[in-house]
Amino acid sequence: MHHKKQLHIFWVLLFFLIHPIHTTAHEAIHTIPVPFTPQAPEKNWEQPWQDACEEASVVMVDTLYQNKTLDTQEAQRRILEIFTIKEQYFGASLDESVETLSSLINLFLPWEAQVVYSPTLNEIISELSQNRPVIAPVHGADLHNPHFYSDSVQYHMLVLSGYDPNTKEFITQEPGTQYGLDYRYPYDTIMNAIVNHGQVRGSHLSKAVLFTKNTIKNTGFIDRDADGLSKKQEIFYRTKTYISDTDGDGYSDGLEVTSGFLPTLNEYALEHGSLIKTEKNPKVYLLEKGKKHHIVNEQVFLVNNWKWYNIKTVSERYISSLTDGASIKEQRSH
Ligand SMILES: [Ca+2]
Ligand SMILES: [Ca+2]
Repeated sequence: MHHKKQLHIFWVLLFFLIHPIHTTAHEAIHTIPVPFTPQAPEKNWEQPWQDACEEASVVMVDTLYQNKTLDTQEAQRRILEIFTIKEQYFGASLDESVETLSSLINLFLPWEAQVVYSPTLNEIISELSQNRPVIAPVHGADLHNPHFYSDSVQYHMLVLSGYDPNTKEFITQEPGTQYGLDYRYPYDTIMNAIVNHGQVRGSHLSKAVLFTKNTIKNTGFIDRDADGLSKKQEIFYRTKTYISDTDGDGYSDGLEVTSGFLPTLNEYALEHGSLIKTEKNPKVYLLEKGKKHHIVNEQVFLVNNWKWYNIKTVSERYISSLTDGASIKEQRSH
């Protein structure tokens, strides 16, 4: 046995003598898992999708920072949501400056952005290496992307989501084509194409990008929709930062929270026959003609063919405002 083992070690050593370990300096590729969507999720390149590159770029970074995923429908919904915010607070326009986009992000989204003028390659790489995607406005035609619907695209925007030091390429999420997932562009191509679309239309005098950060440290206090809830509180209560009355019941988000109602559900509009409970109390009730009827146990719940997923969570304030009706103790006749 002993000899066999020595012989084995001999062969292993011989192997390494014959096949020296490769020491070529392959540098690590760095990628950030930014979810991708084309700016036209359903491949319809009519307006507004033709001009949705900046909305798509913002949505992709937002989805990363919110730890969510994007499918066609969700991407479409989110892109339109950014359009809505833009139109409501910044006026209708199809192409936005980086300054406007930065404001939009800082006022309304659960992360932060900063405009960086004349960024260097190293500064951008450093951001990416710390898992912070960079949103880059570019002169579209300078990218020479064969998949673009037009080779004379001026205003364009994309997300830089990684880099490959071996090939000197950026890895990007390129919303301008359905083939934009992990799309590679040489460093030089991107650095040359970056522009500052700027407040002044057509002025390409300087370059500017948006650095991003998954924090609300500097913007969490903002209450742009003036509903009494800060961005930080709106994230907590899952209300919309750009709509003062998220559930549309006539009461502002802030008023509902301070008075103990749910700002995300119009509770007094719940339908006859709704199943309701509060977050902290396991008791489930059936709502009928403005009265709440306690369903006494699981057996009764199941025998009536009710479904757990249909139970709506309501506020303590609302449920205690309801008169008690007779408890439900058995299968009900129809
Ligand atoms: Ca607010
Ligand atoms: Ca409300």
